[in-house]
Amino acid sequence: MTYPLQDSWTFWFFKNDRNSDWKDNLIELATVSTVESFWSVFDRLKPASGLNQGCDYLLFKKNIQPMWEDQHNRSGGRWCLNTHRNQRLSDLDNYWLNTLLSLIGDQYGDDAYNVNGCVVSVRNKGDRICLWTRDWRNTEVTRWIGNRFREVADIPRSLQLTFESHDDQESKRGAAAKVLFRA
Ligand code: M7G
Repeated sequence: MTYPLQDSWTFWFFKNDRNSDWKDNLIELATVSTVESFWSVFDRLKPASGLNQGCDYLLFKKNIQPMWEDQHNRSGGRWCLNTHRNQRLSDLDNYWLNTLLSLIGDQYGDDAYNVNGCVVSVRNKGDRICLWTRDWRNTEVTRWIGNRFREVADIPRSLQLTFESHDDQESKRGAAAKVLFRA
């Protein structure tokens, strides 16, 4: 028995190679369209907590490139959960799996069209899981997605979620982007 997913999703890996352009470090891994193929890819990947510093896993809708430049991301932004380094072994993999399952399991109802993908980033300064949305200018929808993200990824209230636009991030390059919303 195969269970088709509502959308097809592509797994990507970002390798941290400072000698290459950011885009050239993005590696497309596999596209999944059924529950079974999701697990067969997920099970073959090492856990996010085992990634080298500076690397990411990404899961995006099949037709969306996981970068600001894709037209589906142009007006978008990201809801971010920042975790402390000492949560890497205890919590990161759980939040990441919950986030992945919320996407492939179509947990954003009528606003699923507004959710483009998600990224887990392993960083020295603290790890991060972000949910990328399509258009942040509908503030009601953006806030709803943030609250829903907390709910479906089972993120406790003690951890804040912050939202920033890709535009702002792109123009600030390295400096902290403005927090537009909190959840
Ligand atoms: P990050 O990985 O979001 O943050 O972006 P962190 O590594 O500081 O935790 C780091 C840098 O990667 C950015 O400042 C950009 O130079 C580059 N970068 C990140 N993203 C998501 C993009 C993107 O979508 N397009 C391009 N061209 N560069 C990006």
